[in-house]
Amino acid sequence: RIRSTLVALAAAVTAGAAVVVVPALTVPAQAAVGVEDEGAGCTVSALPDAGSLPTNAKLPDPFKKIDGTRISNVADWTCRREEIKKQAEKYVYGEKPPKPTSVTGTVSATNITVNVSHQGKSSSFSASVSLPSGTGPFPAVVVLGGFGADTNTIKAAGAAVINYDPYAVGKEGTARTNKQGAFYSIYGATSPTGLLMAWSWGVSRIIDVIEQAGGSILRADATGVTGCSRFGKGAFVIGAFDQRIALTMPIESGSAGVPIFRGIPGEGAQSLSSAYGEQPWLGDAFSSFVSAPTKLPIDTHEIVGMFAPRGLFIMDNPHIVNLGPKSGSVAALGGAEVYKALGAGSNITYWSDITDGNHCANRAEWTTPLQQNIKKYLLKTGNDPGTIRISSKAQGSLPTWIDWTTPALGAGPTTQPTTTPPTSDPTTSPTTSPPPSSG
Ligand code: MCU
Repeated sequence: RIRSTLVALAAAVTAGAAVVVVPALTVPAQAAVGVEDEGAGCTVSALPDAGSLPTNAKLPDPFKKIDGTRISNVADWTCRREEIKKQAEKYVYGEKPPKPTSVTGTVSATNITVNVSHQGKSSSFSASVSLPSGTGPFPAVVVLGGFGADTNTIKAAGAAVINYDPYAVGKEGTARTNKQGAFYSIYGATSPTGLLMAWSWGVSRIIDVIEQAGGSILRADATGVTGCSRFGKGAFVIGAFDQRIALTMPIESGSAGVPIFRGIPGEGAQSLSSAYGEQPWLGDAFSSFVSAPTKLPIDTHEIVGMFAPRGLFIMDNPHIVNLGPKSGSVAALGGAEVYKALGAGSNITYWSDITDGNHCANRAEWTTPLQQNIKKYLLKTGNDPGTIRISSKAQGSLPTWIDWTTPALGAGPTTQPTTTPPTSDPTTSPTTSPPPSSG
């Protein structure tokens, strides 16, 4: 039946059918999604301008549609997710344009080239490739700017490394009115889209080239992404906005990354105005929210939700308050509710229980879960259980942040991430430290 459905779909596509009706399918917990944006065909009603948004001090309900009704089955998630995506583009990151008219390039054992042209403009960039031992085709992990999960750890798990220079696609150090890089050569130096989304567009074009290359060296259906710090912010946005990415591993991303924008009062995280002003990472439209995040109709728990049911392994550092690790844990816990609703609770890991407080250090605690995640989502072997393992130094409390409950959307068996009490923090013991009152 599946085969005949696929044949029918292929025929409809070939015939240029305007509307392809996809029969309701049950989304397995490990769906290998083959398109950049599954909800591209959804109709999302016009979004209000920033000035007319209501205030909401709590984290918005991921399951409540813009029309005010709540979704109750899995089929509705695709278009609800598209609403979140459009809100994230309009208010937070700026728009990610769809695939340009022409994307060409090459994949070799050492390099990927990307050439893009669109409406009379063109640009190119390349990324070096490093293959693991063994016989390909290999899955690959895009590592941003050399700052992400350890490349030897990635290769030892069986995946290739694509060394991606985000600055080739969206430079830092420019004014918002003079943005530079391969993205802005096409869409203009005054494009309101921020660097994180430009970096996301660049990785999507790399995946286009891998798909077109036919898969003898790298597999197009098994791409991961990782980065630390500003490149952790990048990895998070890259993975959220391309559903072909099977595994995303942001590390210590800080403000403008994983932590909730609403922010835990008194935590000491980098302020939104500081992050917004430091580099044009976020879109220009975010200026309306740097001092009023409670006006945002979304928050980062819903960006986390955009990943479900795909693999997401968030690594955080509880020793640096500037990174907002409590606010990061709340984002992960809130987003994990979407995973649970889709029956994929074991596909998300949040891990801040680590001893070494050095920013972007290579940490022993993460080696095994990193390799298990790569095996599960990219090599499709092994079975990482999904773990919520929050340091006792930086625990946020989701119940204080939400006024909604999680529906069972009926996507299959409900799996839960395993919650592991922190063990490696020598300074505080979970049994003696009171729960953080503000978190
Ligand atoms: C955590 O990411 C950033 C942080 O937001 C910036 O304020 C700081 O300048 O740089 C961090 C980073 O990217 O470090 C490598």
